Parts: sequence; C-alpha cells; structure tokens
Amino acid sequence: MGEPYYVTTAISYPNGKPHIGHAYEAIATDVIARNRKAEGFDVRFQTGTDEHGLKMMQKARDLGVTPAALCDEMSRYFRDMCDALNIGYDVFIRTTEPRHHEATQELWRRMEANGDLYLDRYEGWYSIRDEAYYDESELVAGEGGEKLSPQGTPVEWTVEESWFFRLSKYQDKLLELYSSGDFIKPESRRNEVTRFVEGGLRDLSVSRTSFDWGIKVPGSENHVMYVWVDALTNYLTGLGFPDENGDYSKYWPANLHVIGKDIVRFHAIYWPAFLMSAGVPLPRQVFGHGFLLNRGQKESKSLGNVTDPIGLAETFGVDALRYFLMREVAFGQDGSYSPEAIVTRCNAELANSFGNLAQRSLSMIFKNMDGIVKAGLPQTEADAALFASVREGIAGLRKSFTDLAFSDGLESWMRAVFACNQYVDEQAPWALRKTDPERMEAVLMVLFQVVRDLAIAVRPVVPTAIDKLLDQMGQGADARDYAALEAADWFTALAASGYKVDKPQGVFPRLELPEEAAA
Ligand code: ME8
Repeated sequence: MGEPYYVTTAISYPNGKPHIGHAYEAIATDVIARNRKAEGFDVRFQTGTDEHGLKMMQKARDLGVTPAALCDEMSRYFRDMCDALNIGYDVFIRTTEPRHHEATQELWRRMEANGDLYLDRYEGWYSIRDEAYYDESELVAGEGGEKLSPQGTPVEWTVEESWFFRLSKYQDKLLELYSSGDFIKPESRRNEVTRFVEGGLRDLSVSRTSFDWGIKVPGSENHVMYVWVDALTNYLTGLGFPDENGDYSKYWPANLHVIGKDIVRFHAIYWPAFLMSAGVPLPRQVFGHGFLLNRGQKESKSLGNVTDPIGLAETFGVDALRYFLMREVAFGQDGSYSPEAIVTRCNAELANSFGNLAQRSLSMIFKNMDGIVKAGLPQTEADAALFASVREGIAGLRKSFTDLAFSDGLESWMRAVFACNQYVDEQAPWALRKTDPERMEAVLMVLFQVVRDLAIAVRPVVPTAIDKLLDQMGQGADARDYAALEAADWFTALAASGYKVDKPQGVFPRLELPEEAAA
C-alpha cells in the first residue's frame, strides 16, 4: 500500500434533502479520492451528516417526530445520494453515533485541560440557520430594515450562560499557520481569512443551555456543545479517535478537508485552534470550493428552482453529470449549470470526441482485423508524435489534478483527444484498408494504445463508463491505476495472450435535452 491520504467532505445538515451543492462537493471529493488512489496512495475518504443543533430540533418539533427519528430518515437520503452518484466513501459518519459523542467529549476534555475553556455569560446576535453568533458590525439590513446575518439569515438577540473557548489566544499561531504553507486554498480564501484574523479574534461561545439536542459537556451536563465543536470533530471520530492506534495513527492528520466557501471560517480558524489547544496535529489543507448556481441563480424553495441531483443523474447519466461538474466549473470558483450546458459539454467532449474516438477505433479493429491485437508493427513519425501528444496531455491532467485544478486537467486531456481525432482523419485508416492494409493495422494499433491510456487517465472522473470501455479492451480490473500507464510491456503481453476485440458497445451516448427543459 502507498502513502496514506485522508480526504473528507463537509458533513451535511440533513434538515432537507440533498441539493446540487451537496452533490457537487461529494463528486469533487470522490474524484480526488479516486485520483489519489490511481496515483498509488492508500486513500481514506469520509463523508456524513451533521445531525445536532437547534435547526434539527426545531424541524423535528414542526413535524411532530423525535429528532432521532428525523435524523435517521434524513441521513438516509444523503447515503442514497452517494450511492446514486457513485461516491466511493470509506466511512459515512453520523454525529449522533455514540462513538462520535465519545470522541468529541475527549477533544473537549483536552481543550479544558489546556486551560482554554471557561464559563461565562453570552449575549449576542444568533442565527439559528447558520448556527452562529455574529457581531453587530457584521449584520446587514433586510428589505424591511430587519437585522440579518452576513449570509442573509434572520438573527435573534440571545443571552445565555455559556462555556467559552479562548480563541483570542490563538490569533498569532493561526496567522503563522496561514503564512507558512498551503493550509487554506485557494489563495483568495486564504487572503480573506487572514484579513479576518488580523482584525482580531474574540473568544468563542462553545456551549448552549437553551436546548439539549447535542453532545453533553463533560461535567456540565445542562450544557450541550456548540454544534461546530461537535461537527468538526467528525473528522477525528471516523478514524477511531481517541484511540490513537489503528486508523488514526495511519491517516491523521488529514491531507485535505473539502468544503464550500461559506464554511471556510469554521474550518480555517476554529478547527485548527481547537486542535492546537487539544494538542492534536493539524490537517494539512482546507480547500474552499465555490457555489453552484442554477442558471446563475442560487437555488431556493421560494424561487422553485431546486434541483434534485439524483434526478439530474437519472436524466443525463452519473458519469456525464460528474464530467460536466468537474470540467465546467473552475474548482474554487462559483459555477453555473443548466440542462443545456450539460448536454452541450458532454456531447462535444465525451460523446463526439472521446467516445467517438474509442468507438471508431475498436469498431475498425473488430471489422478489419477480426478484432486481433497485434504488437510490434512498424511505426512512423506521425505515430511517435501522437504518442508524445497523448503522454503530454495525460501528464497535464495528472499535474493539474494533483493541484486540484480539474477543469484545466480535463482540458489538457481533451487536447490529447483532439490530437487523436486529428490523427485518425490524417491517417484515414478506412482508405488504407485498400491501399496499404499493413499500415492500416499499425494505425489501428496505435489508436488502441492511446485510447487505453486516455481512458485510464480520465477514469477517476467517469469511472463507470471507463470500466465498461476497459472491459472491452482486455484490461484487467487490477491494472487501471496510473501505474498501468507506465507498464512497458502491457501491449505486447495483451497481443501475446491472443486477445480479440469483440463488437464494441459505445460507452458515452449522445445526450438529448429532455422536452421540459427544451420548452
Ligand atoms: O455547512 N454549491 O452543512 P450544509 C456548492 N453541516 N456547495 C454548497 C452549496 C452550493 N450551492 N450549498 C452548500 C454545513 N454547499 C455543515 C458542515 S462540516 C464539519 C459541517 C456546501 O449541509 C457547503 O459549503 O449546509 C458545505 O461544504 C456542504 O455543502 C454542506 O453544507
């Protein structure tokens, strides 16, 4: 097994069904996990649901059910979404699990032992929706002049006895963390957080007495912990913390927390401060991705434009949705989607360019060579040039994916696909069939090899379709990682095995715009 690599998504609030933002984050993180696996890492991938807090309690009360029953029901939708989108997580964590209570209480005890927790009174503007207190200066005015949080959610003046965390003590250490290395990405978010922390940090209220749907504060049982202390600790719980043997010793500190831009503050300020206080090593990176908009607009129940991501995957196919999101949106920035954009992008790149290249190549081998794979045919300069272009395109993809620049990586891959299609047009194997059948065979064998390499390269993004394609190319299920790209003798070995290509089945169908979307 390779070097450990631990990656997480945020854990979702299951107070509604999963939306496209949840799907986007899960897909992006799954692509990262599959890419790291392909690169030879020993990957651990965790996702889950964040089930405590006032919001869940109120929702359960409105529905006349217990919070626990509501959480069971709602968390299921998030697991189902992961299944529907081919999200290959290793651990799905729920914060209502007993092991999570234990882990969080242990983290609390360690922060307390370090002298960072004290009891006081809290007054301030609290947003239930954001589960956060805001400073007067941060509030904005609503349309009717009412006070709203910076996220536009209602706030209420709240007074309660509370435990406090000495966040102010960590200001310098946090600034040092941001300035050295890559803790916060992308750069724009690092700058935002740095400016915020430079403005001064106040101690943080970390317990509530006004409700009880949460994790009890050890030794202070009328308090439940602030939901963010609870939620952030999930990243440790899933590794067995506080047991520091086993998975924890292998995978902590996490390599990457993938989260959306609205919760960067919690992950880049509170989380490292809690960990510093508890004497736990810090994760290496927090990446704040952008928001996904529906035709440029935020989805909301009142606009009636909320999209069910599972429905999108059913309409266009899981792989097409995954490809679209990774290709269309520059990771880190906001992006927009629409049925037209999905159809246009996927037809141009997956169906017409790569899908067609693969299908044409395998069909010609099947028809004109009885499907036989032949090694050792003479090569021309054009062949060598194509191999070089494909190598370069794949190297570009790998480099960009390592930097989490997925759209750039796929663009580099597409350039190699275009080079292949241009090669097919120039070599015109259908014409060679009559004039120079030997050369035709050589051309088709070049195509077989480059299609295989391009397929392996893009597999983390569109795993199902690529596996179907590689199955038709005699590629072993255990030889689809990037190490296979460097295997020198795979092609001669395949030819020597007597492998024959069967009548190929296309794996990237052309998409149609559904009628209701076209109307
Ligand atoms: O914030 N586009 O949960 P959540 C892209 N429980 N990403 C989006 C998005 C959109 N339109 N809307 C939300 C929480 N997200 C907490 C996290 S982690 C210890 C606790 C992202 O269900 C959002 O930024 O509101 C977050 O990363 C994730 O979806 C879950 O959001």
